[in-house]
Amino acid sequence: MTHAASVPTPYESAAEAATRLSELTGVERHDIALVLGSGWLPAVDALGEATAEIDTTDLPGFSAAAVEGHSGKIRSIRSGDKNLLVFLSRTHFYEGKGVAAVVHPVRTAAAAGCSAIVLTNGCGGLKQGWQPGQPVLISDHINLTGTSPIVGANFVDLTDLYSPRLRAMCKEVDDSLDEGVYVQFPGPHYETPAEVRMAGIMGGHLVGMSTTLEAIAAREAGMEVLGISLVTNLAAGLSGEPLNHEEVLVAGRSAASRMGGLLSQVVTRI
Ligand code: 8IG
Repeated sequence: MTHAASVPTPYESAAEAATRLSELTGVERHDIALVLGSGWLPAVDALGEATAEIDTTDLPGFSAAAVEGHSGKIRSIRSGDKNLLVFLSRTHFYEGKGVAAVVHPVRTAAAAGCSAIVLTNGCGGLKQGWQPGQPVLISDHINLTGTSPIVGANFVDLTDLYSPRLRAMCKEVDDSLDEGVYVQFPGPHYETPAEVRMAGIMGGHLVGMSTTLEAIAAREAGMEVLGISLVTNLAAGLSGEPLNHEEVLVAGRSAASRMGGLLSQVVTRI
């Protein structure tokens, strides 16, 4: 007689990862999760001293990081009376590991106790006047991946997905922050100039390759979501120059102190 090994659901896998996380970090529960996107790594030091740092691959369900500027580490940081769970990298949809792998950190954070998540990314900007190195609050999104992290008849409401409360809090910290609609393309290629024009006609202001699937999974899990994009480049066709990954890293380094200050002040208020 054959005996099928039972495969854990994504939610069970996240719960296992959260248990292992608390064992490895010695931190029983985390309060706020942060996912650092392209260009955001230099901002992490402003959040405080790490209580523990582990490799993502030490937790069940995580795979190794693949992009320069993304390190496959998770930091537990004590900030005031809060335990922050900081993912220094993410799995991108374009890696082809499946949507469940993309949102596994989000579900792990929820299982670890986090009631809010800050999703950051580096992206192309469409709005007139935006400059590389400028952080922008995500007000809403358009998901062009053609998929969802949710399977089955679970009709999750995405009204106000990007928390108005948390966005207002960011503006209290920095009233010069602008907002925009983030459009997730599947990648890994950048958009053509025609696709950038399409994104603008659709109502988009930011183009990137992450965040929307994670935000959906976070909302499904009942977390409050804050999305912040770092405009690292003007979207294709807008600057007259080709896009390259180096400008992403440069934008992150030059904006690190502003972004670090913003993140650290916001997490203390959440
Ligand atoms: I950094 O211009 C970064 N990531 N799709 N387009 C897309 N992703 C990006 C871009 C961009 N810049």
